[in-house]
Amino acid sequence: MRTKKFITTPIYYVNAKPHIGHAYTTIACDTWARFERLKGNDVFFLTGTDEHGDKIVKAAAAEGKTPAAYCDVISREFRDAWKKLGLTPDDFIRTTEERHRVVVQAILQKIFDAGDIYAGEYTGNYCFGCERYLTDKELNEKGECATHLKKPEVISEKNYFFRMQKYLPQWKEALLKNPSQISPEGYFNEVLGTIDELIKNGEDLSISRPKTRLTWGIELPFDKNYVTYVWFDALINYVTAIGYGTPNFEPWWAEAHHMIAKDILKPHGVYWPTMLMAAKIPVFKRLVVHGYWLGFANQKMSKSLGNAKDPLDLADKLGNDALRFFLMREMNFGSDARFSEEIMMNRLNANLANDLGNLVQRTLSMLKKYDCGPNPSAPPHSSRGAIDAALKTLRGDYLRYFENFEFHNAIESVFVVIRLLNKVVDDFKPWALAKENMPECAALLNTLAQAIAAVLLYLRPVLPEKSAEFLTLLKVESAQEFPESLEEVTLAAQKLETWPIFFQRLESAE
Ligand code: ME8
Repeated sequence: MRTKKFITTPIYYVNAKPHIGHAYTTIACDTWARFERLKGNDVFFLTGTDEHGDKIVKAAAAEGKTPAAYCDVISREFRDAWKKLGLTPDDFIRTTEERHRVVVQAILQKIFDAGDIYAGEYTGNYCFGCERYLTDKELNEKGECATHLKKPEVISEKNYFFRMQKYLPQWKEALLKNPSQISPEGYFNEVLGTIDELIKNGEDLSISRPKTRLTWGIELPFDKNYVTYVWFDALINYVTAIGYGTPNFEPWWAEAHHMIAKDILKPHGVYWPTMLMAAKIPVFKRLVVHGYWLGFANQKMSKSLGNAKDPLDLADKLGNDALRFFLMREMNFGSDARFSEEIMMNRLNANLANDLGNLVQRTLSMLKKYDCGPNPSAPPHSSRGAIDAALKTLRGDYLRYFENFEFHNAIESVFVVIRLLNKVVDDFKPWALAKENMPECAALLNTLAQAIAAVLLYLRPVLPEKSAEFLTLLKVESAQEFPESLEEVTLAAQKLETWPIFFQRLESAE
């Protein structure tokens, strides 16, 4: 059955250009969106930029630009980066757009009218990196923000508060009934812990900033001396983009899936659902959370620590597909992963140059050399039974892993079949058969070519450019998007001329 999937990335701050961490989440959502589209579902894939707040003002000032001019430049860099990486979001939202201001003000007014926003005084430890007040537990032993390694500033001011406390018990109850709403499981537990801690300290959420301190934001509809707190503004992007208040909204919102890294679990796992409850909008369907890419000294890669890689440089060097493959295969979704040139080179050489690249290269070369295909009327080879059994298992595993956001396992399940195919080549030795038994050699090579087509069909979400190139070369038709037997896969008869190398082995810089 055809269903809808609304898939979102966080909207990224424009205080610096995109790095590997941003690329990872956006590529993961793109991979997932392609998978859903291949399954025949309707997808709306959203990304964008988060442009208000203190830290953007500071970043603009450091470059001698107005916030608006500065945001235009960096937001454009994000948009262009995704295009260069071959990503295909359906929309790119900017929180400085008029369509967003209207929705933020409408939601604020609705919650204010319902009596869930009130004026109050607050003193707390504010981290400008996180753009929120931190609790003592969120500080390290030096009293710094554990994420940004900077001392928070003590800020005391009159602000408007959202009665988050009123909705926390309700949210906790709903979550306990539906634990898969936040996954992997560790993050579900973390959110429950955060809810309990917030209930214990009894604090509500400050949702405004006085214009005396900050003007770069969306004005509160009920007090023109204040702008909206950047997180309250930013989270609403997810409903703005699909037309909150129009008939388009509900069908997409019912299938809302947010992907984030664990740094922003609290705003998404606690602020956002309680805001939605207060605004009488159903809570998102699912929140999926991944870990960090760690750079030098195993620290989170980030712009503030200055240890992050530029995804565009890497894509220039490796190609879009190889970068994408490395990121999606290397990180166990949910856990942290280490990034280094060496780890990347080992992964790409092992999987793309050796396992898959060799299989493609030697099979196609022999088909050409022995002039025996692709030929759809070649009889099946005796290895076919084992290959079909492996494809049947693959289909079940692959679909299940994707449903659980285990991208790394979904990819690995395809490589189980690729390794089997390499073993078939080694065991049956087509180069020897070519001398002794040409009909069997032709049967074997055609069966292998079909099997290569089958695995490329599975690799489309993660290697979109390479798989399209070779599926076109082989003139492949398949009865199913993810075939479970070779019977479903046909290759048109042709004589292969030339083809590009599948993946060029990487050599160490030393
Ligand atoms: O938090 N490893 O924006 P942001 C993995 N504007 N992912 C990483 C990463 C790393 N080392 N570094 C960044 C904000 N990311 C807010 C979001 S949403 C309504 C507002 C990715 O620019 C990851 O997706 O700091 C993380 O959650 C996000 O970038 C934070 O981006």
